[in-house]
Amino acid sequence: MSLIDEILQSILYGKSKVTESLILQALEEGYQPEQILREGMVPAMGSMEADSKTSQMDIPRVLGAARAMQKGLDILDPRLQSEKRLFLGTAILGTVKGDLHEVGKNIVSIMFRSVGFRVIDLGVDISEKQFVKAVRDHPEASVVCVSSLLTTSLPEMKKIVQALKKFDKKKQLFVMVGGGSVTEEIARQMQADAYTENAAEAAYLARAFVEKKSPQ
Ligand code: B12
Repeated sequence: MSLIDEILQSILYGKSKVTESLILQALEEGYQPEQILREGMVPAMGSMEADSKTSQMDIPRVLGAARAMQKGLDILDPRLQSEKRLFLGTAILGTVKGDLHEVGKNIVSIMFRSVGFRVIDLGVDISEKQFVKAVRDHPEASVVCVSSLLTTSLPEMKKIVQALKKFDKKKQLFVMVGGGSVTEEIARQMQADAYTENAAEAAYLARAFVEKKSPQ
């Protein structure tokens, strides 16, 4: 098995210490950070998402894999930045007020970081005022991701989307919604700019939005 495959497997099995040492070994052996990310880590997240949807992976394993991915990214992050790879801009992310679910949001954060966004993670239980304040404090942000797992917190999500739209008069922001309680139809009714079922698609869609806005 190649070192890259071993990294992928260590993430899937949530062995974060092994992930860390394999990544350090790969770097020592001359693998480029971008290659480790693209060929080992991103496919691990993709496979984890697919397995969790078909119930082949339970929540503790999802948590373990996300933790291993996070540890790996922490090692690669400074090296990726010094490689001057394409920086896509800033994304703001949070789970809506009244909702404490954070696993999906954290995976969205990881995927956004892995495609080249800087992520400002507001955490969980975030109100419309806090989202708007974050956007005001970070005028460089181009994407906002709002997560919700509870159907009872959907009205709050709608308020947040509307408040962001009202604030963003020049229509510079791409407001994305997602999480277990959201569907394409609900997202459309809220007038969000986009919905995706999983984190990887969300990151690719956000990247496409940014690249279309300012083509290289
Ligand atoms: C773990 C969990 C918890 C944990 C949360 C721990 C934590 N730190 O996050 C704890 C135990 C705290 C918890 C509490 C509760 N929970 Co809970 N929980 C779950 C559970 C089992 C898993 C959620 C999860 O992490 N999924 C894994 C992640 C990876 O998936 P995900 O979040 O959907 O995210 C993916 C996508 O949706 C997407 N995505 C996520 N966010 C975003 C954002 C954007 C912008 C985009 C584009 C995409 C995107 O990307 C992610 C990766 O692909 C679900 C059931 C289930 N199997 O889903 C119930 C579930 C969500 N909980 C539920 C409930 C009812 C509760 C409680 C009310 C229970 C209670 N009576 O106390 C409380 C609410 C607490 C609160 N105020 O938030 C219900 C919700 C029902 C509903 N429709 O409203 C569920 C569905 C269980 C059920 N079947 O009844 N819960």
